[in-house]
Amino acid sequence: MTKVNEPSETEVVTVPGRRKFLNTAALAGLAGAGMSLGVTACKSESQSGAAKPAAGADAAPDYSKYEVHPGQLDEYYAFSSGGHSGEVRVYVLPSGRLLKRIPVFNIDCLTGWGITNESKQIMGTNPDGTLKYWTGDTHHVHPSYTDGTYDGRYLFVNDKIHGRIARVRLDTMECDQITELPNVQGFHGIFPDKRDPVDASINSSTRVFCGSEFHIPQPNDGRDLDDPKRYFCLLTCVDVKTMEPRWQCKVDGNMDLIATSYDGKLVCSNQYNSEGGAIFAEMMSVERDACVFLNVARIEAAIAAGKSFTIGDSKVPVVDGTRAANTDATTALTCYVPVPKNPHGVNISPDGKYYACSGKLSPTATLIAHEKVLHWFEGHIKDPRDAVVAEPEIGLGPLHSAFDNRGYCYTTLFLDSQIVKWNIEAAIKAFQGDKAAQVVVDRIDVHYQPGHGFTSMGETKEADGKFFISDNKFSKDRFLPVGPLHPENSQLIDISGEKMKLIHDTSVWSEPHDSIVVRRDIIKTRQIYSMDDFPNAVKSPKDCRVERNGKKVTVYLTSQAPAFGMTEFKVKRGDEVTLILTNHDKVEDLTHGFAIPKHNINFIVNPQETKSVTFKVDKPGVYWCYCTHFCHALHLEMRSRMLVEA
Ligand code: K7E
Ligand code: CUA
Ligand code: CA
Repeated sequence: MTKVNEPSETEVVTVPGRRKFLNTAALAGLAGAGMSLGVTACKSESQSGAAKPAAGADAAPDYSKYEVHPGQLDEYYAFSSGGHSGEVRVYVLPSGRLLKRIPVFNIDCLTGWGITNESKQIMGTNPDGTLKYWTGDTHHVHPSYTDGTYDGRYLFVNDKIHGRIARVRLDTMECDQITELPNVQGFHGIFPDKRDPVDASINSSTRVFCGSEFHIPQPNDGRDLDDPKRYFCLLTCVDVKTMEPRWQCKVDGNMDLIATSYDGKLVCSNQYNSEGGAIFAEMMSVERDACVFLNVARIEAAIAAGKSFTIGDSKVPVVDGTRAANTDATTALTCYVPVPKNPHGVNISPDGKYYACSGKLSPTATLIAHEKVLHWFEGHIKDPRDAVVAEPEIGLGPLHSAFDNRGYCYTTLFLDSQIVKWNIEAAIKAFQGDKAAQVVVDRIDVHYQPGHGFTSMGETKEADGKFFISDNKFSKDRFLPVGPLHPENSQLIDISGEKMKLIHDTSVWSEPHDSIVVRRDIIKTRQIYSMDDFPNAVKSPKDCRVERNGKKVTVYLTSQAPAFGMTEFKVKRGDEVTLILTNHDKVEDLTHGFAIPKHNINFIVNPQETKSVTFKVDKPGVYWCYCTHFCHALHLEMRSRMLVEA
């Protein structure tokens, strides 16, 4: 693989012409040894001296300008996926402080997620009460919208492994629903609608669109095992309120990322495997893949008219969105816009006009006009490719794009380890033949190999053009070493001026794929629960007791600093114990924990919250149940005894 030169001032404005499409040999290298070589080369280069200065900076920025001093609060929340940790993370900007990890698809013994009965019910259990899945892979978090901007109600996140969608309440920043999508594997891209296209009175997200990346036999019951040509993928529309799938659409190819239009009319997904290949060489065999657009109103009309089928045990109606079934544009449910080979990432500009689809294996971004796709659906333009209005060469390995409010797009270049800033209108002019159009206006080095990049409020019509985050896949020499696994590097870039300025490195634990930067005034959290939210609450310390029903025992318990409602409780060997704990403290942040040695019980109860656990007691003896969460000067004394009789 050719080594990429340090960008010079001339390269800032002219993309080297030699960077054409990567040839097949280079592509093979990219997917295997070549990519790791590229990474290694980068490392030795950076080890030979100090960390590279930011190419786009004229002088070192005044970092103090961005400092958040002790006692000050940050300007933005960033909600970040946690990758194969299965969680969602909340950090804040510009400081980069990590405030919270929200367990979603994973087990977390601080909060008791996956341990308490309530969380297990959300995660899903087998008939015997054990968790159905306790692994997850979160890639994309997106909050709910009202009229094109965040409404602070929910956020949605995917689980790529098991094909599940989770909803997180933003007032408590806790997961409250998880749904497994039928007939889906590799659920990757996710995006809520930005306004409801059918019922204008609701005027907010009522749907979340979920793309599946892995094509499978349908249903996946043992048929067509080794016949990948018969496998296919489904895009699923999930209802925000019920979290049930409303419908699914069969598409050609594999879906990667999802973007939704601001008018609620279209959903699109970039596809890197239109070949339907099962190995990577097959997935790179054609020169062009596609960005598929779904016409939401037409699909919902087709469903209403009963033009649907079902797959296997699923009752969810499915429509046929394949090319073969949608040759007449004026009735088509889908439109496949050809884009250069193996694109990654698709994002819509805050003015709602353009989708930027990144080239990945092509050094280009493809700009698709929303209006032109609508024109295709009306039969006004014949070739879907005519919806492409620009295809600027921007650098090697473009993955994801983000926007400011001044007409610029910022694309991550994985192979170049850079962010490139380019002008949308100039790119359109250049595509029309204007040789003087200045498309690329700035580049900045990031450290190293960026994946997603995102701007403050950039996925909304309120994009403010202040900050860009580059979530880099490799940090190498940027932090003190912590063993073989390095943290990732989330870099904060000031994009408010002409030149991008790198202003902060934040280490992040593997592995954020995507984040969303939300203005702090949008998020309104509650600090205390209401006891009435919990039907099983133990409403008074006087209600503390042990109730027996055969071998099933229920322990009713309260907590109030620095004591539990019972100093001891008795059960018998062989019992199945359900313990319900209500925290009676009303003071903000006065959380208690509850742990039982040798029984895998560990969870917290926040002020006025109730949680329960169910477990077997098999060994007679004394078990000190203790508070795990520092709550009071007498926190260590906050204990109770579980006495298990022989
Ligand atoms: Cu990592 Cu959005 Cu899953 Cu690109 S995806 S980097
Ligand atoms: Cu209660 Cu610590
Ligand atoms: Ca391909």
